[in-house]
Amino acid sequence: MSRTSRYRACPLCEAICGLDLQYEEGRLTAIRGDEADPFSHGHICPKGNAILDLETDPDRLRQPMRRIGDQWQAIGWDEAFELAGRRLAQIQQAHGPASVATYLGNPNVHHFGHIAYLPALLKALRSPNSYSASSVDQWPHQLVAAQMFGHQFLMPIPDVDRTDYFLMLGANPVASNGSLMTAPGIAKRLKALTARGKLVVIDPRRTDTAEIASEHHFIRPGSDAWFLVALLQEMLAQTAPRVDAYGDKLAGLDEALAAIRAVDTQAVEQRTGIARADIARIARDFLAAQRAVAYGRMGLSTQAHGSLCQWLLQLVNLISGNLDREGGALPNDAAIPVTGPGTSPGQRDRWRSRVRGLPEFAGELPVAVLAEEMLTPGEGQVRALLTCAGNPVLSTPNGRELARAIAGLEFYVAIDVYINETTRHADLILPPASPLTQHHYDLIFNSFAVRRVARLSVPVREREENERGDWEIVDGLGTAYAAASGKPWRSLPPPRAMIAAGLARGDSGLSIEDLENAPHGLDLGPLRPTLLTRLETASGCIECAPALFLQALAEFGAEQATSAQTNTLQLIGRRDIRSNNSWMHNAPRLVKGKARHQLFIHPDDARERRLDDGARVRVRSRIGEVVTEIEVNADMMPGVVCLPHGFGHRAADSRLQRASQLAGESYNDLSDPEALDGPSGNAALNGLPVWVEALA
Ligand SMILES: Nc1nc2c(c(=O)[nH]1)N[C@H]1C(S)=C(S)[C@@H](COP(=O)(O)OP(=O)(O)OC[C@H]3O[C@@H](n4cnc5c(=O)[nH]c(N)nc54)[C@H](O)[C@@H]3O)O[C@H]1N2
Ligand SMILES: Nc1nc2c(c(=O)[nH]1)N[C@H]1C(S)=C(S)[C@@H](COP(=O)(O)OP(=O)(O)OC[C@H]3O[C@@H](n4cnc5c(=O)[nH]c(N)nc54)[C@H](O)[C@@H]3O)O[C@H]1N2
Ligand code: SF4
Ligand SMILES: [Mo]
Repeated sequence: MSRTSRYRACPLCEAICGLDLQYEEGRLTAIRGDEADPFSHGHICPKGNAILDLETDPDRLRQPMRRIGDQWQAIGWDEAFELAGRRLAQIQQAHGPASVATYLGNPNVHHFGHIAYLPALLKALRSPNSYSASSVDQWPHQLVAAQMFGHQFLMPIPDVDRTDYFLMLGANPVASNGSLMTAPGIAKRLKALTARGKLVVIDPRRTDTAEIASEHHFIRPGSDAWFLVALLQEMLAQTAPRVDAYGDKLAGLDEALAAIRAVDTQAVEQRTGIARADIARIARDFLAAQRAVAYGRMGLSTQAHGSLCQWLLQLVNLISGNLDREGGALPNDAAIPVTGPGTSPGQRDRWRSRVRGLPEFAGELPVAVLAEEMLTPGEGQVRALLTCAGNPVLSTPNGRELARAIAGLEFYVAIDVYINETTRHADLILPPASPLTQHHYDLIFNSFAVRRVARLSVPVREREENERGDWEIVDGLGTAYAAASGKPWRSLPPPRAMIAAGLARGDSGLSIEDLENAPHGLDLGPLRPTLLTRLETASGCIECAPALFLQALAEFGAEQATSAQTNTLQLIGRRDIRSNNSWMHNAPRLVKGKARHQLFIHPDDARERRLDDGARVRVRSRIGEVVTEIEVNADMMPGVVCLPHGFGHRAADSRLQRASQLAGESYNDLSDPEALDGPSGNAALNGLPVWVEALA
């Protein structure tokens, strides 16, 4: 029997593990971690294996589908492109460019054929109603990088392999595999860290990461800015800012520190649940460590003070002398640059949303306004939608309302591989061929990796004659839209040529042939300090005190410590090693075994409500309610309950045979589109007030 190994980067999460795909007689039969990958060293998680399920999933679409009423019909590619191009152009001609909205979901970042080609299509559409999953995720990180360093992607990455003290807030990399910190096999890296130094986790739940940490502190959801201000105050009481290395490249430091000193943090323990003495000790340990780094992820950005938190974190790294320093936080100078000439630095407020008047960031509006832009009549109302690799009905605030809004549109075209909760409303679905048939290079994740690495993934099999690659679909749509609208359209070359051109823009000296000759990927060494020479602010300095954040801090400092509304609990999210946002619940390998959808609740909170483990409860927020089961769980902070997102695949809502059998409700049927991080407009999904009561 002929057995061959073919190698590729895993397209399912930010860890970008090297995979060893084993083919027998031309059939994919097994997937292993690629032992020869110099970055992932053979690491693989259950999702990597589940690619086997994705490849053979009978529900996966393989040709364009048109919906007539509730019937789906397969149609040809040319007809599909023509229909989509014509309808989008017609609607814009009748109602203006804003009448077509776009939403790009998470998997776009994992496919070169999406991320490198979609910008041209968005540019042709010229709609202010451009949305993505970024505004339910990492906008605060991008905004802070843009404001302080001059570019949204000039993002300092925690140097996990060389740090001695890692202060981690609102992240659970042992389950998520790391985020804005591409680090395959992160659990191993963190265990190595705790053997030589300390990992301190701040999280309202004792997570899988907290389990392996040196120290874990519960924190009240949404109160991290209090913790960080107090931490900075303690640091400043213990040492003068260690900023000599930044020379004359610092602007506004005194102003920022004065504003931070002025905040009254006497009530910090009451607000956060963490004792002042513990904060003082964390400050001391952080400063005493040879190399230290503070890092915060989803729990820190998708909350009411996301931007403030991310700014304060940068200042912790800065004044302790750990910004742009080995073992601290430093940006990756990747082989294909995502900063510098020809890239988008992350401007803000060039236009505003029509209904609520929220500012644009990086060319997009916050997705929390998408439903109201569809439902509110008037000039500029959204009447048509294009989604690519997104499931906003399950992923964005008040998903039920958004579903209602999408159902009422004049036209909706989705580039997607499934008929799910969102795409079931589409008039037309254009499914790309398997990513395994396409060239790929991780534009973004190589730039957020904890080492300098580069890897080209080449097709491991040919796409079928009647399939289209992701980039071919974007090109087909662009061509048809241009023909119908009379706008110009220039087709881009295939991915291999685009990747080669990207490499030529960088200064790594690598060519596409070098990458082709290294099927397991290349390790180019550890992170190195480049931030100071790459600053793109107008002043050429690190801007320590952007007006946006000073203002947010002043408003925040004036906030009264409110006692919680009667009987409410605070809802937070969670990820499981077997989940991938909303879209992999159809993979048998990932859904077998115990249920994972339950609402976690602390024993005291359960007792108070007379709830036994497994009880069915009604969970109610300002905007909606769901009915689900609880798991009484002592790993929760009292007063906090926890529900994973991405569930709620009702049979009637999708054509996903397996997922629709799965118990569990959608977190985002509860989340509130009014709850936002002020400066960025990012959704504050975590820390949501909810009522939990027994189902009568
Ligand atoms: N309450 C709550 N909500 C959250 C979060 C949370 O923690 N809590 N997390 C947020 C975060 S961080 C994110 S990133 C978002 C994700 O939000 P989304 O990106 O909107 O949702 P996904 O679940 O990633 O859906 C991916 C979609 O892409 C399709 N797809 C999969 N592979 C491909 C492909 O190769 N090509 C194409 N064209 N389509 C494909 C899937 O069928 C699915 O429709 O959710 C956010 N929502
Ligand atoms: N298995 C799996 N892996 C994934 C994904 C997935 O769905 N499943 N999604 C991928 C995506 S798109 C992303 S963006 C990343 C996210 O990567 P992470 O941010 O590492 O993942 P989360 O599990 O959302 O971790 C957020 C943590 O914040 C905590 N938290 C909630 N509210 C607060 C708060 O107010 N303060 C503090 N300090 N903590 C809080 C939660 O308890 C949780 O442990 O994961 C990626 N990897
Ligand atoms: S950790 Fe992420 S990249 Fe690695 S195998 Fe799992 S899903 Fe794929
Ligand atoms: Mo995300």
